[in-house]
Amino acid sequence: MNSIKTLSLAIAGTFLMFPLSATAFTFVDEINGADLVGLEVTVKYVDGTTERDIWEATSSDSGEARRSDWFLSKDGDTDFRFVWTFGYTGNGAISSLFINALPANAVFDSIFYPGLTPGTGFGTSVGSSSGVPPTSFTYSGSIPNTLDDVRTSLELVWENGFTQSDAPLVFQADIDGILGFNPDPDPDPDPVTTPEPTAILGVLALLSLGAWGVKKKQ
Ligand SMILES: [Ca+2]
Ligand SMILES: [Ca+2]
Repeated sequence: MNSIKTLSLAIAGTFLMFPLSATAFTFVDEINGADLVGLEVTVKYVDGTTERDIWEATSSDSGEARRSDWFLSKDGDTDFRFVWTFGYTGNGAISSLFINALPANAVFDSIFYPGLTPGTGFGTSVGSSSGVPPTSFTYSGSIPNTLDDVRTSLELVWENGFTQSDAPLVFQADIDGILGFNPDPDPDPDPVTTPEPTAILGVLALLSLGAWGVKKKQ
């Protein structure tokens, strides 16, 4: 009996492991700012508080995450030559910006050359063209069957803080899409309200009365 149970567990384990080890994801290098819906952006302040926002499309090829005091936006194509913009107008100082690409079915492509993971094409390190550059940046997180270029998140850190007097940061970071990959389509779903049975009965009763009333007028 034990051997049968062991065999069953082994078979079950094989099937559980099979999808991860055998899945070859398909990547697409040419996506744009409107393709990043669901991207999670978290700002951490020097005082330890955090604010998170979820990416939304703002046009057919652009998108952003925006709270009252900050925004992260991306216009147009996400080819490695294109850039992101991060702006801040609030009080206090920001210590880090964390971007989780996976909820958008996307990954960062952190290495310029060679292309490495098939389909991802060229990637890039983080480079800034204006504004206050981060003191450091970190790519982290990986998914099965990809190489060292593919990372699921990016964090920018400012040791001395990023403040409202700093010009918006314009920076470069390549991001690619994963076709047919949806790890968690709604990580924070809204609660579903189920009508009370008595309320349903009440509605049915009103409908009956309404139908009766219509009949009576005829
Ligand atoms: Ca690549
Ligand atoms: Ca790429």
